[in-house]
Amino acid sequence: MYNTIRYEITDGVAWLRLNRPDKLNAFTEQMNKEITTAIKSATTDEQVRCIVITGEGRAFCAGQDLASVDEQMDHGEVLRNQYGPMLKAIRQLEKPIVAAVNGVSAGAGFSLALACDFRLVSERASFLNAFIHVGLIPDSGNLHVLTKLVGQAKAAELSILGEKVQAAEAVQLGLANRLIAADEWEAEVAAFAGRLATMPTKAIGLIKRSLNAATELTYEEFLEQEAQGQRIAGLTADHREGVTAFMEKRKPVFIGK
Ligand code: T3D
Repeated sequence: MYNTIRYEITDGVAWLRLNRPDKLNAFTEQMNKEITTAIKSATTDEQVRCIVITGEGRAFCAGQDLASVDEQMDHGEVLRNQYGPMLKAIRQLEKPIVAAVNGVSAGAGFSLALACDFRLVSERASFLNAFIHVGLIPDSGNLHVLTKLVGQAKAAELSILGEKVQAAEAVQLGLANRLIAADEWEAEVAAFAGRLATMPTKAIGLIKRSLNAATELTYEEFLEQEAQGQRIAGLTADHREGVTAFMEKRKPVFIGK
């Protein structure tokens, strides 16, 4: 079904592996579409309670496949029609999504990692706002997230100078959540995703709504948004289970509903 990605579900975790290793997993139109389809499938699939995006081979993703760029290309339309649907599917996903950044993440590949809720980085990972090196501006939602994570000054530096950030610095900057040693990579990513897949999925989705709303609404509007979210969370089986388990002094077993 998929040619440019691999998509597998194991123990509640959907693994989406970008699969053009010879081209450092650079995006093609087909890859954008396949990622969008896979994310939408994970959205509606009740057995999926966490999604991990990672890259096959030595890279995470090198951004747009530059071999497919030509003078006739309307970059605005490419963003609206190819990248926009993919990024919206990720941002609107009410389940946790992790970028397991196994190697270089450049251009729109960096943006893809930024669109996820968590960035786990291997010792081989790096981030590069490569756009400036090909005379473009950061796109695919890049600066919307990057400025919030690292501040305006650092985002300007990374975007205008286009210097590569290595894994350890990415964690220091708040760009990545955790640095994982190469020999523990697979196991640690699986453990992190597995943990998320046993948490109260509905509440995680509602937290994501609040996180997105936090920077967009006034304080008063936010209080109302929060009340609506908490009402929904308060009606879930996982909320009941959490309270019951606490009262019974045992570990809760969440079902994601
Ligand atoms: O219309 C629009 O606006 C669409 C949206 C665009 C958003 C963007 O993403 S623009 C930015 C596009 N990406 C880049 O400019 C990054 C280009 N790549 C690089 O700068 C470097 O490859 C890396 C820093 C990512 C990695 O460097 P290195 O030295 O580890 O690897 P390499 O030797 O440069 O690359 C290995 C192979 O992958 C090589 O192919 P070959 O010679 O072995 O056959 C290279 O050409 C290929 N490759 C790497 N990146 C791309 C690519 N092929 C096509 N497109 C790429 N982006």
